[in-house]
Amino acid sequence: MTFEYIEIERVTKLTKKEFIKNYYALQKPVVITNQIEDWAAFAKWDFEFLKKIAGDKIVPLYDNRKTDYTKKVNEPDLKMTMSEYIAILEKGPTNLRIFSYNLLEEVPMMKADMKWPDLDIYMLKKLPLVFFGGQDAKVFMHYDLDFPNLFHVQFEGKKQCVLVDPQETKYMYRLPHSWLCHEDIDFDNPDFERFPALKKVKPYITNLQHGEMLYMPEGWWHYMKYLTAGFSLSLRSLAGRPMNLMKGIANVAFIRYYDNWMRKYKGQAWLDYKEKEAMRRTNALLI
Ligand SMILES: O=C(O)CCC(=O)C(=O)O
Ligand SMILES: [Fe+2]
Repeated sequence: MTFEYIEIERVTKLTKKEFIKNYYALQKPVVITNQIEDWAAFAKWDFEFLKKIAGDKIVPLYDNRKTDYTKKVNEPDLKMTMSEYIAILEKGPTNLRIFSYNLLEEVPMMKADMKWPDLDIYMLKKLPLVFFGGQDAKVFMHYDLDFPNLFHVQFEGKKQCVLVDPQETKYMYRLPHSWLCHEDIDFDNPDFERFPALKKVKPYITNLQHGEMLYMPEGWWHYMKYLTAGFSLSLRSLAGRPMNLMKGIANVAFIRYYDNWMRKYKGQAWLDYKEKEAMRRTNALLI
């Protein structure tokens, strides 16, 4: 048994009015297929280009290991140069990923190749983040801690994106003090006996390819699977809903530091407690 998926709607270029009325106001995800055809990056950004322009940059990398209490929230597992990393990606399947890296700050020339979407919402222009992965790499299910409206643009490669509506968060076995699910859940092959509340979840799905932009509304969960090696650029705007904005500020300013502190002082017992609590709280809804 697996999930019953809903295909994410696909549209060609959107006007501001259409975007606000049909997607932003309803907080509904959508793939915009040709929003970036007029960016220089559309034809230019690929692995060859990045090797030339950013090959010597030291990049933070993550693999798929479970959370380790000796590490801080989002602390990388290893580091190497961009050229070395791209050589690994080109060799074959690998779990190694770049997650949330501000490459354009390191290589400001790249900023001239992109445009900020003109969609009538306030974009956080200091935070254009890049994400890379090898074929078969999976990005753990999460939502972004600052509750942004996200515009995720695919460059090299193809990626499967699975999204879950925040209205279903209560069934997602969310770990307390975090924006992650219980880490034993395999979203490709969910164990509905061990995690029965997941039966109530209806994820959205799409495959993203070169030049396509996925709009992810505030607090939407996402699980990504790299079908081929590739990379993307995520542009974010501030949360528009006051409750989300407040939760985002609390996560950025307090919760992640509290979680780091508890990892340091309680060690593995803190991570075990979070998993147990996620099971208890979520399964309690089913009684
Ligand atoms: O595609 C990825 O590697 C992860 C993307 C993501 O989590 C994001 O854009 O917030
Ligand atoms: Fe994310």
